[in-house]
Amino acid sequence: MDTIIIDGKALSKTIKEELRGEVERIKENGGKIPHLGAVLVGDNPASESYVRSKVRSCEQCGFKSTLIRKPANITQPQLLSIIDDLNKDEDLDGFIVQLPLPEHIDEETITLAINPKKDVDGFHPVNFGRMALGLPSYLPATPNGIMEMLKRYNIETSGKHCVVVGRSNIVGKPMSILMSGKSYPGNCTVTLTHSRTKDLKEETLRADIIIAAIGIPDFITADMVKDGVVIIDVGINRVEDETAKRGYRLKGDVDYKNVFPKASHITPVPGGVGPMTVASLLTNTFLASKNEIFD
Ligand code: L34
Repeated sequence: MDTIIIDGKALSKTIKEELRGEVERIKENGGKIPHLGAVLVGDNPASESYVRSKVRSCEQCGFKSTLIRKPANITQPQLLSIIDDLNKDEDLDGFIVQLPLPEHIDEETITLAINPKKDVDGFHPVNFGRMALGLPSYLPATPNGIMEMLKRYNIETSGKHCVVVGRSNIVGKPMSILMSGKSYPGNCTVTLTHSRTKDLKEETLRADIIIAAIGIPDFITADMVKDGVVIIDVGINRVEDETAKRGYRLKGDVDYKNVFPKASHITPVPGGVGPMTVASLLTNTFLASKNEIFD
């Protein structure tokens, strides 16, 4: 079978060019330039790289961006006070607090402090709840990026069996809701699997679409998938590699090399879901600048 590689990098570039065009029109008409804020706490190298990519992408689209960097020893009240300022900043359309946060800071408290109208990550319970009910909301960036990939590659989802591996609040759980939703891409029969699933292979072998978001390199192996499966690999695991320039290599949750020949479509790592996460964040920020989700 000829496997189609879902090129997230190229797709994110297309989406960013579309946004850039929109921003140029806004500039001509003297409208509001989209403005994204990002809070980065500590110096986790992966977080730094993702946030850098978000800021750079804002520049590419003609958006304004504000990056706030704070040391890992910032207190929770100090961080909450920054969020309060960002909530009140009238020029700022939306902002994110990059996760993970240091141990002494409670992520739930932080997420709850963000004004849902500015929650372009879609992590606040108001947005999550609206998403679950099928109401207009900021969709979480990674799941939304995956929906966009399925759409732009015209992948049939209606009536298909989708197996989601991993139940995190930011990927697995929302993904299972979106894929079972009553519109395209969706209308799937969804199985949400996790660490307590009894026979995972039995589940994945029945899948037409597998969304792997478990955070373990090469977790989904060729014997676990059927021919013609659509593979969406959310994993971005850093594995040591002395021969690599940076001393590590990025690996997905799927054993790409061996699963590839069985798949009808597959996302690579890097260059798959990761860049789409960034593109979706920009789309949400654009919507926020137009007040399209909330008024
Ligand atoms: N608040 N925290 C908040 N919002 C988010 O949406 C995120 N996420 C996840 C981690 N924490 C967050 C991201 O931004 C994951 N994530 C993310 C963003 C971008 C990329 C991967 C994950 C990405 O661009 N990945 C590239 C490779 C980057 C590299 O070389 O390290 C790729 O091609 O997969």
